[in-house]
Amino acid sequence: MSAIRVVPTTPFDDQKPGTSGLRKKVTTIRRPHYLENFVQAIFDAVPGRQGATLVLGGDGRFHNTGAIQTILRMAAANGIARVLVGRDGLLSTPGASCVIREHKAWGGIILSASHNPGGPDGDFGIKFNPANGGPAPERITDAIYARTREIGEYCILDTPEVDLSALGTHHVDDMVVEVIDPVADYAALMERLFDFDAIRALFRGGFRMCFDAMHAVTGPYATEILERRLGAPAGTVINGVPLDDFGGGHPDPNLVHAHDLVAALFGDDAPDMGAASDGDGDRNMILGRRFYVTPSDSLAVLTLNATQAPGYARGVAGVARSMPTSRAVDRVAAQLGIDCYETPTGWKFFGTLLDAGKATLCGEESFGTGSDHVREKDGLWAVLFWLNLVAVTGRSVEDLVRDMWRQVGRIYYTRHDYEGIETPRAERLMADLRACLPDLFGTTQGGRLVMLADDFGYTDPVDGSTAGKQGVRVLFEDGSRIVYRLSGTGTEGATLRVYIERPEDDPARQDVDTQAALADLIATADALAGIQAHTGRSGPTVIT
Ligand code: VG1
Ligand code: CO
Repeated sequence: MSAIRVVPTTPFDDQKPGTSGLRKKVTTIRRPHYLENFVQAIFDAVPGRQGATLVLGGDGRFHNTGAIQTILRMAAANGIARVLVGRDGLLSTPGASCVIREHKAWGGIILSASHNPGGPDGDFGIKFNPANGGPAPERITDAIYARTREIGEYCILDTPEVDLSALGTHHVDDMVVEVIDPVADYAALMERLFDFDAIRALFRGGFRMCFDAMHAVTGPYATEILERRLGAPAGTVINGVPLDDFGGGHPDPNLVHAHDLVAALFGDDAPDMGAASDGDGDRNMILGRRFYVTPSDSLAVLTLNATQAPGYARGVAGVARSMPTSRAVDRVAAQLGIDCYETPTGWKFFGTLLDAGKATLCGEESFGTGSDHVREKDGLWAVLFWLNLVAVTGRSVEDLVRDMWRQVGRIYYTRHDYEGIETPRAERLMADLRACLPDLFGTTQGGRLVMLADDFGYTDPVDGSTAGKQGVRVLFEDGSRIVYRLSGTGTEGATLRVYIERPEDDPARQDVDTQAALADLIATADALAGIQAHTGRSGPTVIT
């Protein structure tokens, strides 16, 4: 038994978790005691760690394995009995959620800053997921934060590094460390949910797809499942080797950052389907041949056709979407006669609905889709769901979307991000906007009558917890909507997100370019919030 070293420390004042865990620059995380303080705060704030099982892994970004070695020494010093860690320190976010649930762990620590760039000057992140496998709800993140504010010491051992490169069992003092195959449990779960025989037949028949893993964590998952188990030709997965700086890219699956994939799908001899995932594997983008599926539409299509997949053959109990996500799925839910819940941004707000069986499928406009199979959004799951639908219906990706539009109408949707704004400017913009909300109702803005203007507040229908100031929304009489909120995942300055949508029920007008279809609303969004005036920017940095 090595001696536990009790290290005196002082609090950092910036360890408040955001939309999805604590996200900081690598340089911040590597400051002496910074990581240790936060991890000790998790151990202190969440009851039940003594003798328990912890799941540990990350998206492979720079400092992943270094942080894992530190956390292993701290876990042993804090009475954890067993740690399941992915080989090479890798576990996707949905993969970790799956392992936590399958092995009835106390919780998991996932090291990821998701789609944010990595490398020595990039970002790092720490997320804690309790026993249900989902992101810690606010009552837990608040307790962790409170603990970081008063912490005075942490416990660690001075044990040697654990070899993470091969499967097997190790010991850190009395604690057992099992290096597990990060893909095994997850792939088995996918086989239970989807019709692998039908998808295999689809690929045998010459269906071609391109999956861009963006040099992030889904590479090994996608290669195993798509190429080995489903028989897709070698080369279907591109950028499949995880790199600690994601090859210098921005592992964000959208039309801007997944450029290799977009070039393939919009070029000559394009494959039938394209998909991409983000740094930690919880996001997805779906493309048909020369066709982009918005994440909001993806959720609506999966809901409409869910019973075609074996795992959802019994039907969908209900659906949930984050507030800024388009209301396409609301229309599908109404048609199916099921409940549709509207939650604040961030997957943590879906947890209670999933645990209570009120929602089966959930989604966010930010390329996040998932279900009650785990408690995180799940990129590869969404891709397999689409493949399953294409395989059993014989329809293309584009046909499936157009069929949904035919049934419930199309909602034109876009998100404009203004990144790296000076924080005071962004806060002023939001404050001014909030101040004018009471006067907006009943006025006409850009030719549209305002029916509701508020700051979204949420009361969880299961546990009654509340969350306020979750985004300013302006709803118009014709069903159009503009939403404004500040990002809670950035590490530098502020990012303003503006979400703009308009329903179009006339099939003859459902084929217009999205930015053109929304041009007047985009202008209204700028005028209402004074975006140009406040930010000094003439346009957004990223459009999705
Ligand atoms: C963003 C998205 C949000 C998502 C979150 C985490 O948050 O808008 O929908 O849940 O990222 O996703 P924000 O606060 O920056 O808008 V991930 O893939 O980073 O875990
Ligand atoms: Co992510």
